[in-house]
Amino acid sequence: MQPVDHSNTLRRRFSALTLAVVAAATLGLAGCGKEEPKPAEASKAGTAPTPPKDQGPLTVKIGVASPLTGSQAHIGQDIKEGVQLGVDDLNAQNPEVGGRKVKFELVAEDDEADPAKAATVAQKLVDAKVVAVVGHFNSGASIPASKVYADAGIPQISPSSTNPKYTQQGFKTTFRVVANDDQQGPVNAKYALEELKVKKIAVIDDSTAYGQGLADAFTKTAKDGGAEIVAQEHTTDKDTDFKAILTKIKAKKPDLIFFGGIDPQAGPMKKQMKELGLTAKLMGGDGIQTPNYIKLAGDAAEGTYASIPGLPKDQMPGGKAFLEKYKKKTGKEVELYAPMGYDAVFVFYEAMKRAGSTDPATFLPEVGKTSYTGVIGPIAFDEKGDLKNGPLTIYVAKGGTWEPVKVSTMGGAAPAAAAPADAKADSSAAAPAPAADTKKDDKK
Ligand code: ABU
Repeated sequence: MQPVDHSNTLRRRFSALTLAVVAAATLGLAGCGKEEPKPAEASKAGTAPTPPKDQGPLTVKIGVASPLTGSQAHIGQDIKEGVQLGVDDLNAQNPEVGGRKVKFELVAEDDEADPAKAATVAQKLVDAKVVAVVGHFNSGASIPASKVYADAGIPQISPSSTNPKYTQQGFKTTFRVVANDDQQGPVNAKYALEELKVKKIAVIDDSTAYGQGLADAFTKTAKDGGAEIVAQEHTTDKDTDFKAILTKIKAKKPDLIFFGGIDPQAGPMKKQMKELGLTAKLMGGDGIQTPNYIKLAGDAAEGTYASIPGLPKDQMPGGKAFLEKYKKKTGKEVELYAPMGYDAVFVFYEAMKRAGSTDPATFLPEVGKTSYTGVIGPIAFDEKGDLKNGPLTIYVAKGGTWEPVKVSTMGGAAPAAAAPADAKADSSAAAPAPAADTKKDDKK
């Protein structure tokens, strides 16, 4: 059983035993993630005054920003629905902060996966007086938006943005609950060289912060490992016809094409590889590890490799319960980062409880001190706001679904649940060189 929360308010109302029973009976998924027991850290400045008896709950707005329209809407909606589920589960607990009942309300904005629009909607969320933001999906959106949130003193947790620069800007407000691409790129490259035994590699990116950054991180490790990079091509996150690029690449006879980008490009790309008789394997990062990629690529998807930060979803500590609950509530399978969005809500709430305040100026420092086990597993941040010891999983597309083939735990201890029946697992002891490098980078 997970450790039970010991916040002051709840402790006044229930014995620890009663709380455990009530939580198990009533909290549903929220019971998957519990705060580690720790001394009370309530901030005197942030403690709300005792409300009059007839005062209703205080409404606390949480923002979520992601692409809700356009070719990445399926991913943005997935994040929004994960966050909404978190807010709903939290409200079902009758949450209290600093002795006052609170009710969380979600404010969702569509950034259209566009960097300029992201800054605009970030300002809209600030103006709407949200106290915290979950988002954005795209690194190219999270980076410009992070300055807006930092200027307003509002904490931001991206459930998905993996470009290292996002947390390297010196903002105290910027966090993510996924490993970054200085980890993801090398894990892919090592797998390609050591497990797939490829020697000649072509690299394509979509010219976004994410796609380019991931492709560069992959390329560096692949080159260091002795691979020959036979082509480096660039497309955009709008294109869907890659025949010219692929024809050029075919002449170079690569064993593997690595694509830094998202599924609306990767799906058609793999289809066109098949049409052109290009037999090289396709590998990508988390932008393509979606059910939508398999839909778009059809039969051609078979044998595609893709990594994603996090354990295999059904191996996450709260994964199975989350997948079922998400399906029940939305009628859909999880697309990508809904569990991370869900957990981000609870990270904010736990920080508010410790601070005894819903004022971001007061609870922001507590976000950085997070030690919380959520649906995805342990969540704690390093000094930059990066997830400590975030695992990564490599999948292969097989029989119309994604099957995990390897879990890298990036220096952290592999949770007991992180042992997919047929996936190899790397832990710190056996971690490949890139994992060790990445760990060092995190401590800069
Ligand atoms: N990490 C997957 C795609 C989102 C992004 O980082 O742009």
